[in-house]
Amino acid sequence: MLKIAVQKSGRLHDESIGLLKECGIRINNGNGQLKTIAANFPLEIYFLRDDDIPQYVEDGVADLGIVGLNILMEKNKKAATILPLSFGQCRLSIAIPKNKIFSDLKDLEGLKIATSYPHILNEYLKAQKIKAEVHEISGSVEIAPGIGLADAICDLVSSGSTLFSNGLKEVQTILQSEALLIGGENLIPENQIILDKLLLRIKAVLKAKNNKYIMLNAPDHRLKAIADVLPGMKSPTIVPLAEQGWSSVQSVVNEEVFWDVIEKLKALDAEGILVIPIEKMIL
Ligand code: PRT
Ligand code: ZN
Repeated sequence: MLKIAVQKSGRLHDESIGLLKECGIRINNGNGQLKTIAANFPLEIYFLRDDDIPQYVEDGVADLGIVGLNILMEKNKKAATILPLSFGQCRLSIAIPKNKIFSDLKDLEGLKIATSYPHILNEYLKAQKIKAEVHEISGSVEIAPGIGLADAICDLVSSGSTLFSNGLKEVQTILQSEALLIGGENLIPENQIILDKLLLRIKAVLKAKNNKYIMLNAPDHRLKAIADVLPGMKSPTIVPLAEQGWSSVQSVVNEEVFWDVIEKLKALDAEGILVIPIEKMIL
């Protein structure tokens, strides 16, 4: 039985459980329980505070965990990234009161910086050769400058609205973070086999999210050019239509280039373009 630790409640909880469910793993996570066993996969799930997850993984109490890169780096435990999971994106940034001048990192010299990430911040300042005082606080970091506790803060940012509403401006990003699947050392062979199965499923789910299935009709004389725009998994599927001189083309397109591809297809006389979400993608 493989054991995985996920956040009990908070920003990563829903997507962590959602990902496992999309992998076809049935989990009953009601009743505020601390652990549960999946109904149809050899996986035990622990529900913990995200801060505690790297330690559980280092100790081998959990084989795997889902945490942000920010937590993995801050806790600095013996746990390694297995796979980035494409959710929980945010950045760890230094911010100062918006009326203060900032031209480069040297302006942080001698300042008192409040943060819940003292380890990452100290390492960063050391690498940049900046001498500043790091003041650790555990929550509501954004109010520290306003109440005279610090000159600057180093905290997680996503939309930036928390900084804005506290009269702060972001001056330096020190880490880009997202949720990660992490693991410890020395999985027993039986659990390695389960992990390989789980990884196949997670990769199929993530890949499907980044791709769309596309169907369109095109005049036959355009098929070569359209096939060049739509490489697909191997090559596009092309099927003749009942109407002479026309074919249906089907392929898979990556989200990142999606609108570019659509514009090119329109320019190549494609018609009736249908875009369909993909549930799983196994390569
Ligand atoms: O109880 P537990 O310890 O498990 O949870 P927690 O309160 O420590 O963490 P939680 O649930 O707030 O966040 C869990 C993880 O989500 C973090 O470790 C990050 O990896 C990730 N994440 C993504 C974020 C954010 N986005 C985020 N915006 N974590 C926190 N924030 C906070 C930030 O601290 C600040 O207060 O949101 C505010 C800023 O948001 P914006 O949108 O106003 O910029
Ligand atoms: Zn936490």
